[in-house]
Amino acid sequence: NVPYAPKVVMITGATGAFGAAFARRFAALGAKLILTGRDLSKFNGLLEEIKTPVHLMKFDVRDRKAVEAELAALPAEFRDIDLLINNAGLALGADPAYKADLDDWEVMIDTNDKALAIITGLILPGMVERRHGHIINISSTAGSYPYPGGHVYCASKAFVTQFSLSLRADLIGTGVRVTCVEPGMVQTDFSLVRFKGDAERASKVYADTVPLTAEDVAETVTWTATLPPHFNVNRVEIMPTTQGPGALAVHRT
Ligand code: 8X3
Repeated sequence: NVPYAPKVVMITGATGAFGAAFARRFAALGAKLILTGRDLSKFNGLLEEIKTPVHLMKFDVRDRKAVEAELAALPAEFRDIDLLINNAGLALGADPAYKADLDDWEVMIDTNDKALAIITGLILPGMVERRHGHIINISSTAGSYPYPGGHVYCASKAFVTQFSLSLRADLIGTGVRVTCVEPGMVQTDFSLVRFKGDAERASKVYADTVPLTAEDVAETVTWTATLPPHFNVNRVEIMPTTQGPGALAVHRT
């Protein structure tokens, strides 16, 4: 019972908690799903839950050739993607910039920015041609509020936000919507990935507070995606009630 429901939804990085939450929501609205992931065994029972047609794509979003080949081979019933959720992304490391692993920097930029832009660029022309579509980019509060140890992660998310807004500038009059969703603290495997499997350090991020859940993010994404076609949410920033911006830091001698 929504004003509008997308019919073919592509979700990148769909094997994580956000992807699963988005997939459940859009399947419940009757959408066919294209789900991408590096390791499809990580779907962990999600696929059995989904009753609408699903097309899987196995690739690392950074592998442009693999992405292009999979998109070129899309079965006809999945070709007219009307919602792309650029969800694949990650943080690696939280040490100060001068101690960071430069391989981590490359992976974050290549995944969060380069791959997101390329996938958008591959799918956008079809949407413009059909004069219909919606791109939802998963950015972060990190794109607006820098923090110690955030360096390239924060910068990579600022790219996502600015790219989203810039796309809007090109897409007015085309019927294609663009939304940037910027969550703050959400309890998922995000920190476990960031801290490379250090479960104790990861759990401290969410200790003694009430973070958002992947479901909360899915609620926001679904809201923006089911508004009537004349209505575009440019960006939406969400945080748990327990989180807020901090003061600027001062070094004192
Ligand atoms: C996730 C939010 O604050 O850990 O993007 O960067 S934060």
